[in-house]
Amino acid sequence: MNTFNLKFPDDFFWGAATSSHQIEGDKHNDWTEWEKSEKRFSHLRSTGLAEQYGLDNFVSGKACNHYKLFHEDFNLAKELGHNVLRFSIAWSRIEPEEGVFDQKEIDHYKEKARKLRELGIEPFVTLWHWPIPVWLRDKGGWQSGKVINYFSRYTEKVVASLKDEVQFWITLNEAELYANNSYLSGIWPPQKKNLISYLLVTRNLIKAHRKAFKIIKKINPIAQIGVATNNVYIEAYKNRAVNLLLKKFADWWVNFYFLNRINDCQDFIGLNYYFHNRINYGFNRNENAIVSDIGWELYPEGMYFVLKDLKKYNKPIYITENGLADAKDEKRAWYIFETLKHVHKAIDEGVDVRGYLHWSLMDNFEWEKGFWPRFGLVEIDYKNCERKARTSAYFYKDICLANGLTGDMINKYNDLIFRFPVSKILP
Ligand code: IFM
Repeated sequence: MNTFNLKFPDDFFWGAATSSHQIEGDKHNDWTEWEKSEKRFSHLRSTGLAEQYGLDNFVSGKACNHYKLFHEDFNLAKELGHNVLRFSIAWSRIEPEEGVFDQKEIDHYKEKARKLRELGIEPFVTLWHWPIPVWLRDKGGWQSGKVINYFSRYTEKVVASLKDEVQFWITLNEAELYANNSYLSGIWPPQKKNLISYLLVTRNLIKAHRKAFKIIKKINPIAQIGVATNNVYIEAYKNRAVNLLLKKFADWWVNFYFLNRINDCQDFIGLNYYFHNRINYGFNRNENAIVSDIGWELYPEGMYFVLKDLKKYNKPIYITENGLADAKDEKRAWYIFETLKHVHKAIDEGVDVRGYLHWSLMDNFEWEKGFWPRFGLVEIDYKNCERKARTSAYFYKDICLANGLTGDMINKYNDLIFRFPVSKILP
């Protein structure tokens, strides 16, 4: 008999996260235009990516057709034992033209939240998960000072309409990563590489969140509001002095700057954890012993350190994303198991973690990389949009239903869990 048992707190949220652009299909926004621009296509051709994956891989198109199939997807989440689901609202659907709001689209998202409630699944709703309406792009997007008022107006409209269905709001997804990728490293639209723009966008995102927080509270004082932040486990190798110094700086800017600036305007912290960055007289000196399909190091123990670092904010934490690209489903169960052991360890040491949302419910459009990375608990056949839960989704289901990790699960999924080294957090 295997007596292993890691119980999570009562009322813990278990589920998955999604975002509109990556799954809905048939959208029109700055990303869809960028995906189909000649500049983008010629880059894909010149780098050989078009030949390797096909141009269709890089165009979000109808994606998973989730816009039409959301009932099916939510029923599947229920069958998989989830009691929470994170989805995002497409600003470009709600406000296709400046100041013109589409009631039919608002009702669509209302219906999604209502359906989740009916299934006993708590909706976590993200107001902005990267793409923006084309009219806003043409006005300068997140670089323009006006965006703060535009975002406020959009927020007010959406929150007032969905206030009876939604209690948990995430204003911005990984704002700091967006500012970096769109305005500094220039890999995402509008592909700027400009330090001033980057800082300006960061500042506007902070202001937009702060204002949105106040608007939401006014509409619904008991709403719970936060951002989803992409925090990295930054490790100073062997605690060497230089490494510690670099770590201090990197932590300050990458992990805490944004949170510090909004701390009086957040009820909870939404944590997205994917990355480890070992510093050894330079950044990213990782061992990369185990990597995902897209080459990201899988470092589940980093979750523990990132959570411990967030304790100082004294707020509830929801893990709003964590996952991996793993088309063959070889590492997902191991990764979930190892990650959750470290979440549990952090909880044991007093960190107030209240939920874990795996990224993602289903395979989806992974931004500039397109469709080939497979992040889903559920596999999508893009030819006919058929859904099929992967084995790891059933492993995760057992965890959700048991509210923790048990010896029975280990016996049942032994082959999957012990395929890779496991840490010593065992009773
Ligand atoms: O797919 C993304 C998601 O949109 C935001 N967080 C990271 C995921 C994996 O890259």
